[in-house]
Amino acid sequence: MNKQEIAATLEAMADLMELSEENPFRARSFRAGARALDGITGDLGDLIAGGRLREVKGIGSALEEVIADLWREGRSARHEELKSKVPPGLLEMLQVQGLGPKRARVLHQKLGICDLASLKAACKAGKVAAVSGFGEKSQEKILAGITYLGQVSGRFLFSEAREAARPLLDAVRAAPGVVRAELAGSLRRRRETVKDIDIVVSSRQPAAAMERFVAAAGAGAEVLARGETKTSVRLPRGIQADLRVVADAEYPFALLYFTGSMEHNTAMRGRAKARGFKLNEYGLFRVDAARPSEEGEPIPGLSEEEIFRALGLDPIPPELRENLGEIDLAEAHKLPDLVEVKDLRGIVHVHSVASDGRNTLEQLVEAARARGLEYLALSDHSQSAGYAGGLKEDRVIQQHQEVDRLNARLKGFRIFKGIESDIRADGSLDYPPEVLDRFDFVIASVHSAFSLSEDEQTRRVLKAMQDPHCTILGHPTGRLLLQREAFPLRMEEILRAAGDLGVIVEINANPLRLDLDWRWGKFAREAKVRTCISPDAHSIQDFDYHEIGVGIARKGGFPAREVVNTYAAGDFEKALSSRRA
Ligand code: DGT
Ligand code: CA
Ligand code: ZN
Repeated sequence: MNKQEIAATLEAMADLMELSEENPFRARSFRAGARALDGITGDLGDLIAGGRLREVKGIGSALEEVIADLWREGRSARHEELKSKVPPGLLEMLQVQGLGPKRARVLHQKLGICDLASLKAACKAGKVAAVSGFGEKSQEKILAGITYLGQVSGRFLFSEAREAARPLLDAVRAAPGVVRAELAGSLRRRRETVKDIDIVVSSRQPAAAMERFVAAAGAGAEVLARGETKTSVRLPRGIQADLRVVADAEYPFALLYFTGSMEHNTAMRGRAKARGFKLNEYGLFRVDAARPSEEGEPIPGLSEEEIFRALGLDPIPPELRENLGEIDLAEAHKLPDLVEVKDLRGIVHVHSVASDGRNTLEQLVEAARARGLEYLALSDHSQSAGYAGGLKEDRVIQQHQEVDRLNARLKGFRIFKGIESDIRADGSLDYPPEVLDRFDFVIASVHSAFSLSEDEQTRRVLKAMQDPHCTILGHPTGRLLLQREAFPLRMEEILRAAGDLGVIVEINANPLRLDLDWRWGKFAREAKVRTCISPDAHSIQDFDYHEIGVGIARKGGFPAREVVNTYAAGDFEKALSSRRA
């Protein structure tokens, strides 16, 4: 297991301890251990080999043993023992939003509930509301949580799926006889969640590619199907991966087809037909009008781009292939010139140790410079965010002194003073105006009162945006993919207001958020809304989210000029200050 997987396993073990009424102190120590692991920047393998893991704060000798087992063997006897004590359905119940191990245990004891199905039935029968500490409202919430789970189950975060896909793709590319290989499907289209991993490869030795693919999936994987042209495996973390092997002449057609989306494919096929062609995963064929039922002549040697051109289209980037108007744009030569990773010049929405980040400002700056960036827009949490070490006024002043000192020293790099201000329940920002004046920019975000009605929530966010201090609207819907639904919000009103007021709407690039949703991209751009791609970084590792955010911005159709952190520092500063001026 790698570090993240071990941390997740420790959390799962803590859940199991709480479900099985072990000493609560022990569960807490496992959670602390998971957090401590997260904070380790060095090589975990070295620490383990050197017996120095217990020197890390939060990791004792018991934990050290478990971590070492997970690292070396991918399993731990302690974990197995815990699992054997708890009905598996009980663990599944924890996926329901707002249902933690303690409350799940109460329901188990009081009502004998031991899985999602019995939980749902008990909610419907009104039994959960009757348990002390629950009530009608909790029961409703649990039921909504179960419904949501049903909709998202079997899907995975883009980031997780891609991480799982990488070693498979690398192994296939290195197989003898392979000519080309690429990720396809929803991963290539950069959907925020995906059902499975699709890989297309062309090879002169299909069997060798299959072989390497299965080997790379590892001993813990299950081989679901193994055929001449397709092999499917289920990876240990549950995600399925499909490999399709074709001859190199068919490769562009197979890649186009398996990239999809299905709706895009159908539209492309229809277009081909209307122009006297037949398009499928094997080729593009010219149909003889006199003999339309026959296969026709394949057009040789086309690349994926040339298939689009042959159908009278500009090449459509995979991110846009959702049949949401991209084919018309491609025909009219009006596809947007999509933003790219190399366009980004600054990093926005960064938390430091001053609130809940893990790195100091100096470390953050160093990491940003190492990536060739020219500025960093710092935004720790505001004072109400007690849960995240939000800054009181005196600490704001202190931080600004530190920024001034650093800025005086830095050459060719600039730190912008910002804050991620909670939007309070009444829609006000989280400091008095004279403190807000001190910042170069303010990201206004909702972190509380998610259960307001759509009307109330919309008015609340609009009010925050109307404050001239509000520069950027942060993660507009508060969603956590596969975990927590977006809060209700009339997004059209919000985006129209953002366009009118000149409020930047962020694309939060944290893989759990990816919020603004790309589906609003077209509407936002038409409303003259500019965006910024922000990693919402809590450590320098999170800077990697930039690339994921760029994928979402591309899906939303954003060109670089509508993404403010592609601007040079001077123009970025103008974009931040234009509202107040
Ligand atoms: P996912 O896996 O749900 O995240 O989304 P996709 O798009 O990766 O869907 P998947 O894996 O079922 O299929 C991959 C691509 O293969 C899909 O985007 C389009 C193509 N495809 C699959 N089945 C069909 C089909 O019945 N008709 C057409 N036209 N294309 C299909
Ligand atoms: Ca797929
Ligand atoms: Zn936030």
